[in-house]
Amino acid sequence: MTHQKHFKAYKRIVARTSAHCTSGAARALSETQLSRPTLFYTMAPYTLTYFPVKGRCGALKMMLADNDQQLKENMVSIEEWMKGDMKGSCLFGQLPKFEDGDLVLYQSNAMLRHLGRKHGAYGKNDCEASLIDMMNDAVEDLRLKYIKLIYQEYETGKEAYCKDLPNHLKPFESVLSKSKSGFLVGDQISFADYNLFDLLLNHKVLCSASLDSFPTLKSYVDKIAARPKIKALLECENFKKLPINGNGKQ
Ligand code: 6SG
Repeated sequence: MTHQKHFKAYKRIVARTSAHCTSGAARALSETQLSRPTLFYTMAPYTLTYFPVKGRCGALKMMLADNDQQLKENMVSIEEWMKGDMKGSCLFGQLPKFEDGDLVLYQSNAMLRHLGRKHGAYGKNDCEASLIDMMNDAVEDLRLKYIKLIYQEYETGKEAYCKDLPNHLKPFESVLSKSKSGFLVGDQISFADYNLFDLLLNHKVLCSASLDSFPTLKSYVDKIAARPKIKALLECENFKKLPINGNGKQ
């Protein structure tokens, strides 16, 4: 499917603001806030502006859901984006854009770090933070390979990609097999875990056997997927209906 056609199929959810799937507790809070407008406005939610895909924002949504945080989503259709005005207004000419009050962020990994810092998912000291950065950079390296495959060489490169994938997963398996907590660094989940988890889910779709020779990675994915708020997000219709990528390939 072409970009254009694919995005037409998602017209229903395009160019409107949709509420992020939240846990019961967060929903209850939101209802209270709505009946008390002053409190609502002093507790502005985070806002994400992005295309109607999971793309580079799956991990961010998981971290927010896991921390009972609400997210206001502005979905931008390809038609809207192609007009060019919005591209011109974005610092690097790309989405996602994330707003936390007056703070405006571009770059998905900067968003993960920001939320990691705010929600206790960036280690308990500087050394842990540096190790988390290292692991997240490794996740980014693999994500870039994945994106290149999806958008540039899906038809010709998928087989070789899946064959080579174990070489890229091995370091993560190795780190996790030495971890006492079951997380990449320290004894708590970090933004790098959400990011790796999200990318591993994509790879399970791409190459169904990708985790077969990695028992630790497999149980890591199962364990994170079973965290109640992550589970709720993964089962939420608004989240489920978003395609992984913008060109319909997965
Ligand atoms: C692509 O690459 O969907 N942003 C993308 N594309 C639009 O005009 N380093 C940063 C970060 O981590 C990378 C940002 C990211 O935040 S998202 C962007 O803004 C552009 O450049 C992934 C995605 N791509 C496919 C896609 C379909 C519709 C809009 C984007 C291809 C590009 C524009 C039309 C067709 Fe498209």
